[in-house]
Parts: sequence; C-alpha cells; structure tokens
Amino acid sequence: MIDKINELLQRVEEFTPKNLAEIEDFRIRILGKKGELTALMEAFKSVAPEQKRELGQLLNKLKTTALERINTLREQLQDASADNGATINDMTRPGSAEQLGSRHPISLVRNQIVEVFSRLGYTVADGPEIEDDWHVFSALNFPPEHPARDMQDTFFVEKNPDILLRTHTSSIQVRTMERQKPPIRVICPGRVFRNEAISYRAHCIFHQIEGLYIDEGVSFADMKQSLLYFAKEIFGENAVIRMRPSYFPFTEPSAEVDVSCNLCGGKGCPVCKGTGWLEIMGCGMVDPNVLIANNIDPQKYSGFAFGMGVERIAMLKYGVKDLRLYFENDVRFLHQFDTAL
Ligand code: 2NL
Repeated sequence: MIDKINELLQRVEEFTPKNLAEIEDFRIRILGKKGELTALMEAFKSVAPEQKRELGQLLNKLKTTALERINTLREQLQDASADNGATINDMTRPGSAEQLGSRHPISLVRNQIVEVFSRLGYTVADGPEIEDDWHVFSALNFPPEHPARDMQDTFFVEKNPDILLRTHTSSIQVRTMERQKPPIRVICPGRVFRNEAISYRAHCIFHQIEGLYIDEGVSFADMKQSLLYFAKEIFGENAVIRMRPSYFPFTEPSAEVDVSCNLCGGKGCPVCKGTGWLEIMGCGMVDPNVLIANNIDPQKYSGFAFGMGVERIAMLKYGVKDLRLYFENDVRFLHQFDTAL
C-alpha cells in the first residue's frame, strides 16, 4: 500500500494538463467516488493497527497535495486563457495590449512653439537650471536692489546669494551670447523656479520659452511681424495681435503682447474677461546695457527678445482654467491630449 500511495503522489506531482478538461478528468480519476485515492481510503480502514499511523499520515499528505495541485493548475490555466479550450503552450494567442501613454500637454505646446520659431530660422538652446547671479540677473541689467533678486521671489541654493534656481530662461540666451557672435537667433525652452504661493494661476515650477534675435539692423517692426506670425500659427490664421507699452530691465522699449481671444472671436467672454484680448507674452528691443554686458557692440548690432509661459499658452489654447492640472498627472486629464497635436 505504501508503494501505491507513493506512486500516486509522484503522478500527482508530475501531472501537466493541457486544458481545464484534463484537470477535471484527473480529479475524478483520483478524488472521485470511484477514484484511486478514495479506494485507498477504503482499504485504509482494514490495515493493521500498527500501520495506521504511518499510512494515515501518508494518505493525508497525498490528499492535500492532490487538492492543492489541482487548484494551482486550474488557476494557472484560467489566467492564461479566458476560454476553456486554450492550452498553456499556445504561442499563437494574441498578447494583451499595453495601454499607451500620451505626451504631456506642456510638451506638446512647447514642441509646437519651438517648431514655429525653427521655421523662422531659430535654433534651440539649453542651459542649467541651477545658475549664478551673473547669468540670471547681472548680465541682464537687473539693478542690485531689484525685487526679483529678493529671497521672496528667488530660490537660493543653501543660502548662497550667488547660486540660485533660474527664475527665467534668459540665462540660456546670456550663455549663448558668451559662446557665439551675432547674428544670433535662438529659442530657449526650459523649466523655471519662483518662490510663489501655488494657486490656479501660479506655480513655483513652470515652463518658459524665450527667444533672442541679434543682428545688424534688427528693428521693432521685425519683432512685430515675427510675433504676429507666431500668434497666427498657434491661435489660428484669424488671430491679430496688439502691443501695450511695458517695462522689463533687459529690454527698451518693452511691450506686452495680446492676441485676439480665439474663444469668442474678440466679442468678449469670461476667458478674456470681456475685453476680447488675451495676454500671451512680453517682448522688447534688447537694452544696450545688456548688449554691452555681453560684449556685443550696440553701435553695430541691435536685437529683440521675447518671453512667454508655456502653461499660460496651453491654458489659453485649450481653455484649461486651473494651471495645477498640469502638475497633478491625472491620466483622465492627460489622455484628453492624446490626439491634440
Ligand atoms: C515675459 C517677458 C521677456 C525677454 C523676456 C530677454 C532676454 C535677453 C535679453 C533681453 Cl538675453 N530680453 N528676454 C525680453 C522681454 C520679455 O519675457 O513675460 N515672460 C514670461
């Protein structure tokens, strides 16, 4: 009887079924009313008392092993196939499709903006996020007491007043002017950092794109025409722009650029607050002090520069009302941009 039990145990352990039906057959043959284990249990009743202990333990082991093996094999087969007829080794079964991710809306809009300017002959430049005072402020004509240099607005690294997280991507243009003589035509996308309270319209980390064009005889009219082309490419061919006088330390004269509201066609709506206009960027003619600080002769060269927030452009383009959505990475939000561009 011991031999019979061991032989059955071995068969249970080596059993490799092709489908669920084979498992059921096997179960009936072993554990069914007329099954082999049931017969052994019957025979156990009449073994000699001194053998009962050993044989009883063996039979119990056989029974639990058989039940466990049948259950595991069943689960394996059910996992591998939804239909009962499939086999474990069917290499022709189609794989389960991975859900594809999508580009983040900020990347989509950044790429689109960069692409528009590359058509105008701009090349893309990059630079470090941890910067020094010179590249972020001093080379850009920020006076020593300018409020942007304050701890309140700028993140400093380990309280060192010379090492900071860039607050705008202009530092990339400064590094470009170090490397390259005019003509210069660069577009600089990147993350920037400001010590601001987070709200629906502000975040302490956001994305900017700045552009710089320096050559002989570059005029305000060149800037206006380039930015109008940009606005039409991003907001549609019916877009028009207007410029309002403004102030930046690094440009003179400076302007704020508005585009006609694409949602109401200029009639006035909640997004443009009834004005028909949306503010999209700041711009201006590069201040001669900036040219001098970067070893460019202002008598020979002139240039224009502009800067915009990518989150802001993306909000206006898609009617997103809360900038925080861009940072939460909720796939229900992100997947809406699958086919946007
Ligand atoms: C805005 C305004 C602006 C610039 C950025 C710039 C860079 C250099 C020289 C001169 Cl190297 N100007 N950048 C100029 C005007 C406006 O950004 O509202 N940005 C979000």
